[in-house]
Amino acid sequence: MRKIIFVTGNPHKVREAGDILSHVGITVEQNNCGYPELQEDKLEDIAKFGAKWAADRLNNEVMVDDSGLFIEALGGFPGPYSAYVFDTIGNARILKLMEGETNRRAVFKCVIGYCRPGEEPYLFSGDVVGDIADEMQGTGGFGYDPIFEVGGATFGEMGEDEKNRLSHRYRALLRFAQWLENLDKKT
Ligand code: ITT
Repeated sequence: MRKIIFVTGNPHKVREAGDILSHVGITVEQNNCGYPELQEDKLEDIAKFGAKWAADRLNNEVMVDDSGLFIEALGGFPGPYSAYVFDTIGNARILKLMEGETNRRAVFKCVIGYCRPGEEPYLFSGDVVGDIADEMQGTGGFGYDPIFEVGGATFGEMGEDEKNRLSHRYRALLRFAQWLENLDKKT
């Protein structure tokens, strides 16, 4: 089993990543050293900076995860500002902004940043297209899960297993795991 330090303050992400990566022989250990989150327009830039900062700070290989919900009718809002928007206005007010809106299309995106000390970071992204629900549904998951719907059910209504088989995080982590596997074969 390979163990990777996952730098994040969000225990739900650790749980999901641990579950997803356990199938490919990787365990994750949370470190909450709190890398500075740049207010950038791109998740990639935030993950890149965070991964490098944390790898150098901890002097260890690390991964970080920057995720965002991009709502088409709102011009991609809240996107890279998803954490701030969730903490300030939250799901109920987002649904209010979407009232009467027929275009419910949204994309959840996850960017995994991986870095070794003194090296440049690598990025792996995954996204899933869905819809903003008319109302909050389901008690599972976290964050935007009760309002993000894929195939008729919100992430909040799905069991963990189902979400972890199709989520943005699953897709990004799969790319990361495949890359690691190829790397191990070469060395
Ligand atoms: P770290 O930066 O410490 O990893 P965070 O929760 O601040 O944790 P993000 O900036 O990546 O992480 O998250 C943006 C927001 O999106 C935040 O409010 C999360 O709760 C939420 N979020 C991230 N992944 C999610 C998922 O799979 N389902 C629902 N909400 C999610």
